[in-house]
Amino acid sequence: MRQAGRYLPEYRKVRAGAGSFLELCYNPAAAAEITLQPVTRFALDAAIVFSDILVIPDALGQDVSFREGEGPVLRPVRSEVEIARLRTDGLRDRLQPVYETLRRVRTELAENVALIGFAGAPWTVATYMIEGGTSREFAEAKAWAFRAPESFQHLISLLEEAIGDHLLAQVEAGAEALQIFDSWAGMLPDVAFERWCVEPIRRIASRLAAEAPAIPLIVFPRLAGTRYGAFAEMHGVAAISLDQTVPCRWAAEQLQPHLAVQGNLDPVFLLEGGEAMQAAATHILDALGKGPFVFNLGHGVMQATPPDHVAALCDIVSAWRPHRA
Ligand code: 1CP
Repeated sequence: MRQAGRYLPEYRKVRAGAGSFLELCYNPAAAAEITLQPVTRFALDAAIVFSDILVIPDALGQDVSFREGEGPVLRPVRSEVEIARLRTDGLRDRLQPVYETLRRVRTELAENVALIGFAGAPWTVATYMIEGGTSREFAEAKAWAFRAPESFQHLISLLEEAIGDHLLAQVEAGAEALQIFDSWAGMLPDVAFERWCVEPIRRIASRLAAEAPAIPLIVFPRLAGTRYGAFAEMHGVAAISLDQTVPCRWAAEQLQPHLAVQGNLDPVFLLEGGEAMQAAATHILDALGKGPFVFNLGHGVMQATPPDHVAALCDIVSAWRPHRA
């Protein structure tokens, strides 16, 4: 989840002096500083590198920009011809600044704080590339996948390779765990979920298991509901990240016997703080804290979140102890 970002005044300060959002992502000194900001301020066990899932389409040569208050804007890719124009060679060279950020962070991070690298999943990255930004209905991306699955597969296959390369390069640069964000997995209907969410992630996970076997992989198929189960026994997947709609008791019974789970406080509890947050966090800890578990949010920190609430949540989590039977 996003740890840095606009809720932190020290982030806003670096952001204000750095030009565009993508320039910030490709500025290793600034990106390393932002990555370290939350771990400097709070007692966190891990840092996630400051970057974005949309560096992949940018490195593939698609026009990508981030507009203030509007989010990402991309020149849409909607045909085989436009897929053929994407530049797949030299991707690692264009993403060197991200790897340089990881190298810098690793040298400055305390040894007991893990450094997480990440990428978007093929389906989620494809939705931004096809829709040209964020979406509510995902009609363009879904219509292409349903109407012409063979040509849609070309884009997905190209992304699988680019994302796999990018994740492995992050490991070489010092990432000690990896997370794949499939933020829009839940938008796929049943008949399409296996092909466009599960299978691409399975192929990336098995490549990572072969080429970087010591690095745990966390998968986040957001809003996938009971379909989270598809990842429980997947080769090469060490942990699953739960959005806030997943019932903790279901996850404890169905997922946790197979792999570690991460999650899943609703970010609005963190925004609100106080007793409501304490009760919600304790509910999650009581349900999942006895098995392999990483406490996290169900999605990113909201912009208006008071930093004091994050500090209070860290205290709640570290003070928690399992009840004796
Ligand atoms: O200053 C700003 O306005 C920047 C806001 C911001 C930040 C801090 C964006 C724009 N990206 C990021 C960084 C980011 N994004 C990280 C780094 C970790 C950190 O900051 O602590 C990570 C892991 C992401 C991942 C990401 N980017 C996802 C997957 C997770 C999720 O939120 O579901 C997605 C979908 C994006 C795309 C993106 N980046 C930014 C925006 C506004 C969007 C679009 C979101 C949407 O479609 O609603």
